[in-house]
Amino acid sequence: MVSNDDVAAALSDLAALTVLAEGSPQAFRVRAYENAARAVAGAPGSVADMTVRELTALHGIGEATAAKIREFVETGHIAKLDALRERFPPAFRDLTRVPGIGPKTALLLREGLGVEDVDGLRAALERQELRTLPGFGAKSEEKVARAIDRLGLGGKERRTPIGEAMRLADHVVAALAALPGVLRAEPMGSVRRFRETIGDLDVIVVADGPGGEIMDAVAALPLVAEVVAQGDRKSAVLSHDGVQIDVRVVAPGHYGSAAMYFTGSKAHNIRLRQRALERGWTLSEYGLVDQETGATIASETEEQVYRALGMAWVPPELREDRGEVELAAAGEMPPLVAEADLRGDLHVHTDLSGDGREPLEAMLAAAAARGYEYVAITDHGEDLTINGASRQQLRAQRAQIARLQERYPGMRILQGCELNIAPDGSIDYDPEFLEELDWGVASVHTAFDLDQAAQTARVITAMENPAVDVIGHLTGRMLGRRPGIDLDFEAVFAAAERTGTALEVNCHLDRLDVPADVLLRARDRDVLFAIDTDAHHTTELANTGWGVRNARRGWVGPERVVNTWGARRFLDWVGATRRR
Ligand code: DGT
Ligand code: CA
Ligand code: CA
Ligand code: ZN
Repeated sequence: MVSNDDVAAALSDLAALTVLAEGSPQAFRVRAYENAARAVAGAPGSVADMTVRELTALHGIGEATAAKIREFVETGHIAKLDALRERFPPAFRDLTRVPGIGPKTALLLREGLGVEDVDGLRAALERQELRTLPGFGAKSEEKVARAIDRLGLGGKERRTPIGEAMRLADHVVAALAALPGVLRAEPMGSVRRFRETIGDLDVIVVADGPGGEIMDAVAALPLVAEVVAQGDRKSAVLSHDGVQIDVRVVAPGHYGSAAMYFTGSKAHNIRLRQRALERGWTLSEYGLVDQETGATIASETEEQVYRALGMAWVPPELREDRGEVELAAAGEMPPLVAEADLRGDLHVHTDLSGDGREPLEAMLAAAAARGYEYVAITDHGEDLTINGASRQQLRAQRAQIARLQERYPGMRILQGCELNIAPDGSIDYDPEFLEELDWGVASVHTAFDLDQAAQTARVITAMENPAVDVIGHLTGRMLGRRPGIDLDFEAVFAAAERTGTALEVNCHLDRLDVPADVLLRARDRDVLFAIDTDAHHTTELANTGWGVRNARRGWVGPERVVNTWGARRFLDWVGATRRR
């Protein structure tokens, strides 16, 4: 049975591959497939049961695409998609992850230099061949080489950004959970620990009895491009994007120990096995077992296994052997921020921003529906020329907010602005105008290549500006696509402590910025954070979970997150920092 998810995934893939075939993401056909994928994902019933006519009645699906959907439902294939997949294998598609290499350039690399993957590109760089292509020179050669190194895009060490991995994990888990005989399916490994890139996707399937039939069904899933290895309890398959998926079937009675084993990390598991051995037990995916009697001491839930080992349950984001084992054993696990702690969102766009998608009323209604006690509307400032709001527009918005405030007595609406940090650290507007605002997010959107001293001075200058309350997406990175700016983080932390400026933890899955490893370095400092969605659409207000999990990976507790504070405390703090 083909699910809506399967159809949507095939259409998304068709869109992504058509970008390559047509050399442009703006191509008409690309838009058509993207719209159709969205329509299918949001369709009220199963599209597999719909005729071409019923399909075209859905908004966003045309005649030609409807025919392709029928072809997929009836045969499990779309001939055009198969042909494109053959023409552009995953390794070739990886080329377009390199900053500066779009679909046109990738095709040029293939035609001009025979480059088929990132390793081939690296070899061509070493031979200094890129400069022979139109539009390339020694400088751009150097830039591409640096990007490949910093993004870790090389062949064997190829890792998938968490955003893509999460979308795949959701799809895989839903498909597996729907198979006959499956009680539940869950992502494990680095995805469950929420690493920002993943090597392969590990999934456990909970089922009674042998898994042979389940594994046959796994091999036949539409999302599976190739079976690497198949057994009764353990299989490895490849997705169409070339991501390996390891599937294990486990019995319900072993769920806890299996989840612990496959969640890892290896380093965390090694420490747990040592603790087991010290007690005369062994720990494996099948449970905690007494070496002498062979009796199982714990295996059904993670809590039981940890408890038997004399430990509190350890949140998956922390399972990296960075001190969590000792703390859990001593009963001293520090509190970690949780989604339910958040009482407001302090980085929200409306359609006043060029890239915002919905009006103020809609964004506020959605924020209120989440039960927020406060929200900051932060459209782009005037310096972002394609995107920003003029002074008049912001003043008009201010009046509109004052009117709407009456509608939401329980939610304080702040008028803020996302200010743009220029290379010299200056921001939009002038000090008098900025004083009219209630809240200031300042972020870097340009000049990503300055050296460390310049970037650090730039950000610190912005922090020292009294109109700036929080620095938005600190490094400006886009996971798997653009490395972050080069910063002296110790100096940034010191400035954050000194000025009281908070650092944003941006919830967008492609950003997760401040990165978790940087948060970790601020673990024992008095740096304040704000976990914000940077929503450009009402649905994005629900992205808080990603930012929270990233913050947890960085050991951030609720006390250091300003938007977990009650309205009174938060507003007092804002008042005090803006007066400094
Ligand atoms: P990745 O895939 O590189 O992003 O990282 P993980 O952590 O998902 O690693 P992976 O896929 O190799 O294995 C998943 C988990 O399974 C891992 O975190 C711990 C467990 N595991 C796998 N192989 C071994 C092994 O040989 N020894 C031990 N102790 N644990 C293993
Ligand atoms: Ca893995
Ligand atoms: Ca694995
Ligand atoms: Zn923003």
